[in-house]
Amino acid sequence: MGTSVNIIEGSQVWVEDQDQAWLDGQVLKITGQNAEIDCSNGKKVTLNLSKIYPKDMEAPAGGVDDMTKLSYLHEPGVLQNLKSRYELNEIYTYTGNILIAINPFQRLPHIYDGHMMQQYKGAPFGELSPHVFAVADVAYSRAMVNEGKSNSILVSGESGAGKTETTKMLMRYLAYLGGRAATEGRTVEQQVLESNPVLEAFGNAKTVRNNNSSRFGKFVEIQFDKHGRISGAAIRTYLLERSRVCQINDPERNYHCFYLLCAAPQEIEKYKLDHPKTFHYLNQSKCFELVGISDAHDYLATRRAMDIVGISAKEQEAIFRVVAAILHLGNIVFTKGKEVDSSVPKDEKAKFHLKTTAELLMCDAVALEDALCKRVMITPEEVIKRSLDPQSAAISRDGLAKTIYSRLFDWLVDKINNSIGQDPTSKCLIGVLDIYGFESFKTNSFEQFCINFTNEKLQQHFNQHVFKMEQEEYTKEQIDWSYIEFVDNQDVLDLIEKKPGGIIALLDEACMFPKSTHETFSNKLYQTFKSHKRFIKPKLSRTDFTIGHYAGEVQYQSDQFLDKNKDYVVAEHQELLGASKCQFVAGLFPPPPEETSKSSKFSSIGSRFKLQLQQLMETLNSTEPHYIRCVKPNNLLKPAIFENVNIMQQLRCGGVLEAIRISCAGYPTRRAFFEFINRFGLLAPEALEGNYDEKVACKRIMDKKGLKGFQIGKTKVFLRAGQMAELDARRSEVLNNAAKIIQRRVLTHV
Ligand code: AOV
Ligand code: MG
Repeated sequence: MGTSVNIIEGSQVWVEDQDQAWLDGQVLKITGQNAEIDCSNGKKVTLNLSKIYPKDMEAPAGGVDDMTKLSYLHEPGVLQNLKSRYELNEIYTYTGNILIAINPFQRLPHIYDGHMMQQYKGAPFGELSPHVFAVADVAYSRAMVNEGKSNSILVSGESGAGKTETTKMLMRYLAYLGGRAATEGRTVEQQVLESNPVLEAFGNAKTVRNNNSSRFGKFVEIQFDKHGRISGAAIRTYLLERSRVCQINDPERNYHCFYLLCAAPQEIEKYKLDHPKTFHYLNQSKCFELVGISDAHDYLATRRAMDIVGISAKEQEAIFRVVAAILHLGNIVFTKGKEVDSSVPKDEKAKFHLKTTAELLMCDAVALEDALCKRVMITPEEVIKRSLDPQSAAISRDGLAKTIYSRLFDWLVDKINNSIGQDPTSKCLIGVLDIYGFESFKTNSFEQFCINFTNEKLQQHFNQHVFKMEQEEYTKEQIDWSYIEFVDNQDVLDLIEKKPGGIIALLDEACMFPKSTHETFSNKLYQTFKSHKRFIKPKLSRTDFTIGHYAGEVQYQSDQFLDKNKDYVVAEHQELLGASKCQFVAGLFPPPPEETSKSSKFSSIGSRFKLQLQQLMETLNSTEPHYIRCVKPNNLLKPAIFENVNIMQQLRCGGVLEAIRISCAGYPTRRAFFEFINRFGLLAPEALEGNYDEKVACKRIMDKKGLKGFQIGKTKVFLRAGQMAELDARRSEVLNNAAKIIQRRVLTHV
């Protein structure tokens, strides 16, 4: 991105630094290709000129609200700009059409209130300070004007970056624009807004990265009628994290709803509840309460939200009864039974929980015990009941808990959709996507694999879009420019989803073959992708595999891939709950469809997710997208701490730097003719004599300085990367010389 020709002794520059990402300093001396730099923090470093970037000495102190206005569009310039804005609590900045939002980790006064909404309503984009409302406003006005073309707003960023909060602000603003006078009891927009607390109670949990982390992806489609009023909505969810129901790490929590229920005094007796620490599914972590949050209060708030979205009192009772049943289910501990390799509830306590679970689910206690501890085997000769050992029984129990919970969640989503209702006549849609960002942890399993697959898909969509927008700008200014290189991540996508032969396909094959283990699966991967550029077999592992994602390499542990990919409900569990006397519970377990062909027999989470993503991408491709990139400024979740290296990493993962790179491959700096002449006219005063033509004058200035490759558009000069810095360097030479001459004159006169 940078060029070194414009760096001279005395130049102010940026140098790369391990701890601070970028340090500013002054060049003391240049020897050959190396420069000695005196950094502002006192460090002295010597670096190759190619590692140094010029610093814009004329950048406004408070930053610019759109990164494309930066004279020097390079990494340190971007970082410095965001930092100086964040210090002033300006958390929003544009990069062209992309909105970057840095989590303030504090409630900033008035930035989302009614007055603000009023101001942004109908204001031309870019006229007011950058804001989520501005993005929603563009989407709304485009959707209204351009009937038939949907708009979507894609919110991304890592866990805790502020995606869900941003999404809620977008939805509130859209409800404000498309709402009716609040006279009727329950309006569609109210229902749309209140779906958030309901889904959060059942789909969010405290993690180490975020106290209110969404453990599912969400695409909300808001439908408008021809008067621009909200007339319906549809919510699609993706991949709820099932394992959390049975397994949590300290200091995280299970899904909020469990704690809400345990904190509700009116329910404790009814459901035989107790403190969360008495339940196995909750006490694997020592974290039970959240600072500043009252679970008892949130329980009531959730019930109220459920009322509004149209979940009846009876249904609510059944929902929380099932939630309580899951807690009791988790406490059914097993021990060895009389027969070999069999199991029974361990003690009186375990029996109590078994009985309570059966009561709450309204099924037979003996049948429940059987479903947990035995499996039916059908051989050609006979049907036999095989016992499970205590360990297998516990796995069976956890499997049941996960199945019930995920079906409960899906039921909620369906119910909300049915109750809000769809408007089949709507031609104006705005979709809002709040989906997990790229993840790379110490251990990465199937969930991370799916999440990162999602991000590869969205990244491809993003790159294509940025690329298209750039070209449109050039066309508008009648500039010809064909891209030489456009880095595409299609190769990673092929590696993952190609059919046949991609990782998901190989995983499905492994799952269908009874003798497979994660070792055989990994070996198959190693063989198949031996020479794939994006696939690496780590040296020190025999079952891990590494994928070179666009945002960096991630090493996956394959040991649970097969189990996590299998998507089936144990027949005994299906039978047990399908026969529940509670209509709600039985409804969660409808009879499975008759097997028609062999292919429908096997369904896998991976393939189903791939299909869901495909549908999402089709939807997105038919919309005009708007991007919001959320950034988490620090891992302490505290206000006013801006961690350079961390933020750079996120800008890289979120494709912001890639967007800038794409832009730099073209003509990253654009200046209106008059602006350009104001700044650089002094380089060629002769070009400005008499009645000059702005266009010609600009060209003359550039020619005189020997610059090549720039373009003159209809209203703007388009500069290649680094050319602005070069012109600035020439400009300061002229100014310095002028100053020296004046100085000399002053001296000779004394
Ligand atoms: P996420 O959705 O991106 O993470 P959230 O939207 O839940 O992150 O934000 C995390 C926390 O940051 C919130 O609970 C707020 O405390 C704070 N926060 C975020 N945005 C704002 C804002 N604009 N103003 C004030 N506080 C904010 V995850 O769902 O974990 O990927 O899975
Ligand atoms: Mg979230």
